[in-house]
Amino acid sequence: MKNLAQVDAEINDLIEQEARRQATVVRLIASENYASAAVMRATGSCLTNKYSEGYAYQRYYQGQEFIDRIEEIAVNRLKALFGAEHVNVQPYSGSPANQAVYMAVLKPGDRVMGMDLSAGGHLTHGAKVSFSGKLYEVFSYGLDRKSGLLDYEQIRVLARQCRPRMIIAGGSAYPRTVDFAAFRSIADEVGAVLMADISHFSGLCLSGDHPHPLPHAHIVTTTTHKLLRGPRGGVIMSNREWAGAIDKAVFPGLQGGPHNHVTAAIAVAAKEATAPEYIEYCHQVVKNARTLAQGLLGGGFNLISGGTDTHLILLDASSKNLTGKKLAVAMEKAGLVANANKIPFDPRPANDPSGVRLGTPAVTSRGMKEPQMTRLAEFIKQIAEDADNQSLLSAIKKQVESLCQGFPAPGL
Ligand code: DSN
Repeated sequence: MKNLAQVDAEINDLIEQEARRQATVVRLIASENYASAAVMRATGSCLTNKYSEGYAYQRYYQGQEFIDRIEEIAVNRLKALFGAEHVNVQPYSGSPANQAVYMAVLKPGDRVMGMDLSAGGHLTHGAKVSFSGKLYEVFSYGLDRKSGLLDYEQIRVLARQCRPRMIIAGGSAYPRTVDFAAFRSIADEVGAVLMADISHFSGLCLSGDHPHPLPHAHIVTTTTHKLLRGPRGGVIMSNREWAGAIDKAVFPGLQGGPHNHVTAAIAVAAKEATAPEYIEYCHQVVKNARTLAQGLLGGGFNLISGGTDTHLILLDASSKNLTGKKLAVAMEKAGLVANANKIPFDPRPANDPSGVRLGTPAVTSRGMKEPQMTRLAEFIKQIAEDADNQSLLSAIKKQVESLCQGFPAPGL
């Protein structure tokens, strides 16, 4: 950081403060993680200087001898990792990846089914405020009110009624397993294309902690910076049938030059994900989430669906007479960082919803295990039961800092 400190002390200082924050708080945002130093080195490299419109060995600009090889390696590693016939590593992140799939499969006005935002779906799965809800006719499916689980028979009935061109499986705040085989059977019955968005739990599909979307889904999207611990990016995987349409939708359909520094870092992350330690890490992420969920249940919290199968927990803060925002703000004062989140059938608005979403990817990357999860659940209970007690929040923050010292954050 020496050069940066000389050129721009203000930004350098803010980056250093953010690094200290990431080291000294417990990060429980389910979509966040710690990228390795190797991933960050590739991201901050000279590859950011190069334009490369097109795909490897078919570019519109000269000077691609190294970039072509980097993109080829990234694509081949991801193909091997996920067993995909075709991979596009150029989407700038998850939302552009999903947008490219819409562009490849649908015409504006076509019918799409996706999980409702408040049930745990992503903005790009048909939310009214997103391009997906504005340009397409969306039929959202929700969860069973009693169990908090996906109800595949209800989804089938909706699909028979609306006959969508595409069905999206997966979400951003659903704590349970997604049954891709069941989705495929529904898609086949109505002649729909099945897209799986595994951004949140892609690593768990590699470790076997969650079913793999292939070969059930025709098209799979994922971000690369969540459980995969790569740079901020997006990837689209598909069978050969969709390869051409997807590549055209990404470039020139939606994007210009790919972010080559990110492509290189994706290749590094894909290599890191082949290590046995990565698979162990993914298993531990799930064990940690289960232990955290047990601790929270024992502490009197209501969890959506009663627990978790994955890295993610959605708690209903109203079980402690709080809003999600109030709890998330109090938690942050105590050094535990999560996000307020809508819960299924939430009577409250998105900017002050009833839930808090928690996830274990980042804490597990620090090496925390079950005993630490039990402690975190106890902290969250104490915070929720006395959320306005500033001296309690400060006292917990000190304990959190000391806990963090024992588990150094990787990559920083
Ligand atoms: N913002 C991400 C998340 O937190 O789940 C999804 O895009």
